[in-house]
Amino acid sequence: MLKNLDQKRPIFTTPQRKQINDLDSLPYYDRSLVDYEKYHKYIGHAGVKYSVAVQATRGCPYRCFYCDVYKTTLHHFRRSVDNIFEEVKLLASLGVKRIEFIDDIFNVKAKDFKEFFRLVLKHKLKLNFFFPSALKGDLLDKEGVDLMVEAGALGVNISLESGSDRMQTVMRKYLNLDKFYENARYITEKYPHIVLGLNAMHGFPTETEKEAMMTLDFIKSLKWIHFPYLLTVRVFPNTVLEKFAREQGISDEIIKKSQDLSYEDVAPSLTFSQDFTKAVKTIFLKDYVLNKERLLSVLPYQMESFCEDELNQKYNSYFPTKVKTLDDLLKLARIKRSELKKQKCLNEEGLRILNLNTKIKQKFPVVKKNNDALNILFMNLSGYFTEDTDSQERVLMEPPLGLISILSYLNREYKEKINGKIVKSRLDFDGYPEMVKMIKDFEPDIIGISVMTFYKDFVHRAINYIREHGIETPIFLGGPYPTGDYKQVLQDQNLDICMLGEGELTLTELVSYMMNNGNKLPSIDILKKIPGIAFSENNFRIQSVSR
Ligand code: B12
Ligand code: SF4
Repeated sequence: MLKNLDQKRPIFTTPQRKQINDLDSLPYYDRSLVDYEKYHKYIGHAGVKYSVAVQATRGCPYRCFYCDVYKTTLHHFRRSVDNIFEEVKLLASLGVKRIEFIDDIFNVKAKDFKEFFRLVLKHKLKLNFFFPSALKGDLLDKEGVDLMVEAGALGVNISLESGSDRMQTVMRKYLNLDKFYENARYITEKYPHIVLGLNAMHGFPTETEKEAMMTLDFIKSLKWIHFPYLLTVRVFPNTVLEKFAREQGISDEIIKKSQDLSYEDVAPSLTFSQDFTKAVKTIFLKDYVLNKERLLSVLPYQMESFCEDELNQKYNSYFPTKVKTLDDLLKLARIKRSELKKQKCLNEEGLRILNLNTKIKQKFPVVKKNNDALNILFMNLSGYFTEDTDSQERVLMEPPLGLISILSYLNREYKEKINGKIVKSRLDFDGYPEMVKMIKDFEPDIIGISVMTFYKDFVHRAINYIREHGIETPIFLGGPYPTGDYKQVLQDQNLDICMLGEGELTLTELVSYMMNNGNKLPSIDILKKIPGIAFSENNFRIQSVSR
């Protein structure tokens, strides 16, 4: 859907902006900026409802060759344990019972990891914790695991990716597989109620069939993982993996295909024959996932901790095409409910947070805005419209923390001078006409869009629709997609500026220039002074202000 792809428009990139290193200096995320009660009808990133996401760290010290997190946040910085704890305590005071940490690796520093849980225990907070992005399995130890479980950890993911030491080196993950195994086994045996998820990948360039089977055997040796994932390797643009795949002779066509698929799609792998991939996935599914002994063991624990609607949504997202509900899963595995140690799931009433939005508004009071405040509409387009879903996309509804962070920051800096609104596709507007109506009603001076690479075609389609409906508001694109691929993104003449990496400081600076220019874009000369952005000098909306 990129317009004028072959024109190769010249792109101007300003110097990289320095990453924010003092994370304690950022304001707490203003939770009143989104409607949490609306989000809580769905499961979020942690696969549960009624949870609230917290970010304790930014960036990852590791450099796995398939991952592009380092492009947004090159360095790994952490908030102080006290700062994280105070935010968690504040959320607990609102009635929140489930906290999910969205950090790439929450346990990079074992001392902080343990210190946090000690504080939770000391203050007797009754919370459950989830680590959906995965803890680093070989950095855990028994003391850390015991502490996190005692403090309320319930959903723990760990990432294996491959059970082969050679592949660990090739992909630069360098997991200590023995230590990883020891910890995973400790959790499964001592704490079977912990909903352990394990991520593994299939089809790395140069991976041999023997190595793929090693990964499968590694998973099979753990009794039992609640949510094992064996996903097909995907290549993000401009990653080390992309270069490596090309060097190994993998065609651009296959690489491109992998980019457009969700991890869960049964995609042809980069490396193996379709027959081999199918055989591996079938063994994984039959021998492990649908293994009756496993399901009879893990399901009662899951039913004890989650309500039926959560498990329905969770299993629907785990098997996007085949299974809509827990009962469908039981049918598929030929299990009768009566065979389970527990027949009923947790009662949802106990999970609901009463009057959450009202309580949030009391803690985060809304500031009245000036009539001439700069209107900024933030749209998170990481989620297809119902009518647009064209893959086995998992429907997870997570408030866009990146946009919440930016608007919390702008509000602190500009107070009544800035009027921001955050909306998410599918949740706040579920179709193109509704999107255009919402934009026209809000009359923004800027539209700021956040998007992941997976949704790139969708975002270009949406922006094209916006322009076709006569909206000429400047559009800024931020998040992993433009950060990783801005040269390609800017071939689309419909959008104006890519904001690279963290957005708080860059947008605050750009907005200050706009406020001094009657809420209009500043001139090209000024834009060129703002670190962390890219744009095309041929862009007519940018040119028109410089004339
Ligand atoms: C929470 C999360 C999700 C949530 C949704 C998040 C949302 N609301 O959009 C859910 C669970 C739905 C999700 C889904 C997926 N995710 Co995800 N997810 C994350 C996670 C863990 C945290 C995101 C976050 O809140 N970060 C914290 C905030 C503060 O950072 P941020 O979002 O990057 O925002 C900052 C900057 O990017 C920038 N910025 C962002 N937007 C904008 C906009 C403007 C205008 C400006 C100026 C700046 C700006 O400023 C922000 C503040 O500094 C990240 C990992 C990570 N480290 O970020 C992965 C991550 C974003 N996900 C990723 C992926 C691949 C996926 C999936 C595609 C995986 C899959 N299953 O196939 C799926 C989507 C498809 C699907 N539904 O199946 C990748 C994206 C890589 C890429 N190049 O796109 C990441 C980076 C993980 C990784 N290690 O690879 N994800
Ligand atoms: S995959 Fe995870 S551990 Fe590896 S670099 Fe990315 S965030 Fe870090």
